[in-house]
Amino acid sequence: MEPFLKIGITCYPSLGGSGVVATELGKLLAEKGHEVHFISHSVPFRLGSFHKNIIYHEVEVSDYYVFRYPPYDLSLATKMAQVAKAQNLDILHVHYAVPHAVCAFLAKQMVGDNLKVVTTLHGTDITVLAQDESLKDLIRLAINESDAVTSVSRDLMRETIEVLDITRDIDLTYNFVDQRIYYPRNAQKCREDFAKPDEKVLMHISNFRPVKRVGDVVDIFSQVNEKIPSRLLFVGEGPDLPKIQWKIKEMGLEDKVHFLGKQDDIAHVISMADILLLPSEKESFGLVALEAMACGIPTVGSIAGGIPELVSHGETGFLAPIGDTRQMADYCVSMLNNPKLMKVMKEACLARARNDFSSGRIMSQYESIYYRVLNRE
Ligand code: GMT
Repeated sequence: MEPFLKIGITCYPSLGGSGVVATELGKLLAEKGHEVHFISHSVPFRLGSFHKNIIYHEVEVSDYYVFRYPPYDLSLATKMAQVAKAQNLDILHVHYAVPHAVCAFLAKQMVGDNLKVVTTLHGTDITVLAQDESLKDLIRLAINESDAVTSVSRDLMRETIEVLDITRDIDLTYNFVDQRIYYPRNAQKCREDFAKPDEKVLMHISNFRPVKRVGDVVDIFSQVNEKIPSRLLFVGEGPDLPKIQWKIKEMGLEDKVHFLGKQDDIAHVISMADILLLPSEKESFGLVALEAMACGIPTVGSIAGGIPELVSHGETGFLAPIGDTRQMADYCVSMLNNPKLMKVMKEACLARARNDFSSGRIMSQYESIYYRVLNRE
């Protein structure tokens, strides 16, 4: 049996799929027996209560008066190095290239080559930030200097290589869900609070940023609702929310659309839906589509980024070109009119989530990468 490791993890603790994946991975590794040290400015929101083998190290930022912007990145790099030395860390696993991979690079300079750095690329760190000339060279350096780099989809890997002219190996490690949390829940009672028995439920969950094309969600819904009485449930918060509320009012759909805000128990919430809508412009993976899949809910969305690697067209959902809301609405209507197809799709969703994206499978892939960079294969 391989020895247990001491692993430092840094992620954005308070938002996004990358923070969720990093935290859930840390919890699983700790459960298995590894010692996990989260290094960040606050406790990761998915960490929950006490966990054996997990220690949280808070980064404190100097607010000395000469600084116009407090230098979080430098304090994080220093804290990483301090924790690595004091705890004798084997690995620093950082999620999201900016600034975390850069900070890990600096920490390694302070600690020495015994500390191995694994960087996981999540999406907008490459698809948005690496296109920015003010960050591009720094991101390339951090990627090239990491001991291993992983990408959450093949498409993101392709884009990383293309945009940054990367020649080193990148490992493909898809995101995962914990099947003990994500499984079909009985949400009938909650569903009845929003939808009448003859109404269908479409759902969209996101951070309401422009890349999510939330306007398309409303357009898809309105076309579906013309043919099949339905409700649209929005979950989450973000900058495009006011615009969407205005659009819904203008289209006279207020009685049919409900805003649930941020929710903790996503598995329960998703289980209220018949279909998840994900018509994003960019999506390196689309964790929410996997969360839905694990609850037996198919996705209708766009052919963008890594979505087609996750949602298999015709089996666990349907995909159309970005912006083609008519096609997406047509797919929804034909699914909702065909209970037999919905049943087959539900089974396919459960099987695919279990077989291809289980937490055990993906955690083992990360462990193999850790042992490989430590030359302990
Ligand atoms: O930029 C975002 O949308 C947030 C970002 C994050 O840090 O959570 O999401 C990215 O990482 C997720 C986890 O790997 C992926 O599921 C999302 O598809 C990806 N977002 C984009 O590519 C837009």
